[in-house]
Amino acid sequence: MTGIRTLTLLAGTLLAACSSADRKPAETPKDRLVHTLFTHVEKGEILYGHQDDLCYGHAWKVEDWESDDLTRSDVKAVTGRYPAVLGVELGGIEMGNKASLDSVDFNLIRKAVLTHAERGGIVTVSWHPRNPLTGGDAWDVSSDRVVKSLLEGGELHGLFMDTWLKRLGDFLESLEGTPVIFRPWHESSASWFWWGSKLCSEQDYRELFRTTWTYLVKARGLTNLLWCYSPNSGVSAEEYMSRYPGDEFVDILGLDHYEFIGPDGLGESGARFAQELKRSLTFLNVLATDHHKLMCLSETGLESLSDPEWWTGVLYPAVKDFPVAYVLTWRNACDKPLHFYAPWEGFENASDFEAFSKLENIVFLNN
Ligand code: BMA
Repeated sequence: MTGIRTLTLLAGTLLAACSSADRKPAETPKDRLVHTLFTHVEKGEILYGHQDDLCYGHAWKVEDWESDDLTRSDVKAVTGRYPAVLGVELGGIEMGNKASLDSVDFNLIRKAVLTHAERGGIVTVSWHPRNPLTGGDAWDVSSDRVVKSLLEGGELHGLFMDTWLKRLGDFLESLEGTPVIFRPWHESSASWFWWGSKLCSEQDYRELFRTTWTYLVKARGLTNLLWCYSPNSGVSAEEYMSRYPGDEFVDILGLDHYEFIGPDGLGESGARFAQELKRSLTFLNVLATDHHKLMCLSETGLESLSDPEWWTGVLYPAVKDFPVAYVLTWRNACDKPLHFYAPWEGFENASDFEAFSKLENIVFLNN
């Protein structure tokens, strides 16, 4: 299809640029991952990802991160293979906490990132930082002054730069150059996080994103970050771009989009999910081509997977014709029996996920 062809040309150009003797850009971990992702897209492949996969799963978790070799995975238990993309979450790192907001030790998170990368996988990092002004969590939207307070001239600018971003930078630096897709300030088109659309102006949002980028890339010199901008679904192309930080600060255009079952039942909600996804991916494809960016479905899923054919019947048909680098389904909480987005060992509707994992253009890890 046209989008894939355009990206193919782009990947070709990128390759040519890299091999050209006179241009020889210094190849960074980020450049290598961009290249890998474009190569998959060029082949029409979509990588499958799962949040927190190696750290815990449905009714289990890694107890001792030092001795555990991180071989357990709900996805592997069902399909025989690890997901190609591992998502990890850094909420709490800004506070200097030992464990994330989902109670995962940051040492375990680091080990999971390094282990997954050694196995040939790709990593993406999300961050749900606490609300620095109110002391609440990322979902505390009681003040619309939080973003402003972090920017230059704001009363919390010093704390943001010298403590929060520093701690975040220390962790990202400790990944030993492993490239990761970093996805801060996500779902900004909605208003359930303190950086959401009703909580700050477009200009202040862009400044927040750029300040984060400038600190990590320029001040800390990190060359292992790919930057993903990922508003929530339900917006027009114009609304999607209204808070776009700019081409210099973004490598991947992401989208977070979930299925929610309404009163009209499964069939209808699946159809609604797919229709909205295709509408969004259609404009995302145009934007990605125009801005020379990758695109991905940065978060998705149907909680509890009550549709037995969600993978091949709903998700796959909706994404298969788009140059989506990866789709990432959300976490399988170890302590909330109904909060899971991938099947687990013993889950009775796992066969459709297995069928999805065997589709020719869907990529899981082979080792
Ligand atoms: C949400 C839920 C929460 C979790 C948060 C950050 O979607 O899964 O339980 O704390 O993501 O991972």
